[in-house]
Amino acid sequence: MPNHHKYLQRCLELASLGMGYVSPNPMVGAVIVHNDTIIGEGYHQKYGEAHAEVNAVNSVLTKHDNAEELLRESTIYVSLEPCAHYGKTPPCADLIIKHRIPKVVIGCRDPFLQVNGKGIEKLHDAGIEVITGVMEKECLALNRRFFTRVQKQRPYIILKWAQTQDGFFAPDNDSQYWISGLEARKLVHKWRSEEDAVLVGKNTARVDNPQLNVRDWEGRSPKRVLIDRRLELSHDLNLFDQLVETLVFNEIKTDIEGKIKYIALEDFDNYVPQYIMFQLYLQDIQSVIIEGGAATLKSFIETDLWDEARIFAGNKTLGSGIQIPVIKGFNKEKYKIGDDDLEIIYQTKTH
Ligand code: AOF
Ligand code: ZN
Repeated sequence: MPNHHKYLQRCLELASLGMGYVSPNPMVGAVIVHNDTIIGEGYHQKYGEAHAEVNAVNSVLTKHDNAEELLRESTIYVSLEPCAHYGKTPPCADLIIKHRIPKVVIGCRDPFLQVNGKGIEKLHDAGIEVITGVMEKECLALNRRFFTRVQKQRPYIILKWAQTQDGFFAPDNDSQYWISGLEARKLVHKWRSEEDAVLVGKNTARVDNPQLNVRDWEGRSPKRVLIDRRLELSHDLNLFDQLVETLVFNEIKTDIEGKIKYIALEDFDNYVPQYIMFQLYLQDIQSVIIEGGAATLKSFIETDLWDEARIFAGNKTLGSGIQIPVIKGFNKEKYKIGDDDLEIIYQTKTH
C-alpha cells in the first residue's frame, strides 16, 4: 500500500501555509516523491505568484544535479487538480508533462471553470497515471472558501457570536456586554487574520466601537464591512480610522474617501444580505466573518446565507435580553478553551 495519505497530508500542511495570502486563489501544496522519499516540495505562497507544482518542481531542480532523471521516476502529489489554463501563470499540467513525471496523485478536482477536470484530462492524454480523490474530504474542507466562491458566486460566510448560558447576546440593544474573555479574544483575532473581510451592522459599530483588526495575533487584518443604511454613524468611531480598507453599504452614495468605500444598494428593504454578498464577491472577497449584532446575524440566518457558525457559550445567565437566533447546522462540535470557562460550539451547514 503506497503512502498516498502520508504525502497528501504533507501537501495539506504545506497548502495551509498560504492561508491569508493567496485569496481568492485556493491554498495548494505539492510534494514530489522518489523511491518513497520526498525530494522536493512547494506550495502556492502568494496570490498571482507561482503555483504549488512550480515551486515543488523548482525545489527538485535546485537541490539535485540529476533532477530531470529523478523527475522521470517520481510521483507528484498535489492537494488540488493541476491547472490546465493560462492564468497569471502557465498551466501546471503542462509543467508536469514537460518534466515527464509519470504519476500524479490528486486530492480533489478544481471546480474553477477553466480547469474543472481539464487538468486531469490533459495528464491522462499525455499517458500519465493519475489517481484522484485521495484525502478528498480534507482537501475540500481546506479550500471551502474557494469552492464556495467558485460554485455559489458569493464569499464563504462564517457567523460568530457569544451567548449566555440561557441564550442571550446581551441585556438590550444599547449595552456593551462581555461574555467571552482574553483567550476568546485571541482566537477571534486569529480567525480575523484568516478571512478576507469582517462584517458588522450599524448597532454593533456604534455600541461596541470595534476596530475589527488583528492585534492579539500575528497576521494581516481583513477588510472591514459595515452596514449603515442612512449613514448615521459618527466618523469618530474606530471603523473610520482609515487604517484598513472599509466598505460601507448604504442607500445614499457610492463614493471613495481614502480607505473608506461607500457602496449604495438600490433597494434596502429587500435582499440586503444577498446584494452585499454579491458585491463582496465582485470585489474578490472570498470569505467573511460576521461578528454582529443580533439583527445582522439574524438577517443572514433568515436568508440561509451562512456556511459555518462559531459560537462562544459562556456560563453567565441574564434572564432577559436579546435572544440568540436558532440555527440548524450539522457536525455540531463543542470544546473548551483556555481559562475563560467558555465553550466553543462549531456548526457547519454542508460538511
Ligand atoms: C494549481 N496549483 O497552486 C493553484 C491553482 O491566475 P492563476 O494563474 O494564479 O490561476 C488561478 C487559478 O488556478 C485558480 O482559480 C485555481 O483554479 C487554480 N489554482 N492551481 O494547479 C496551484 N493555486
Ligand atoms: Zn497551476
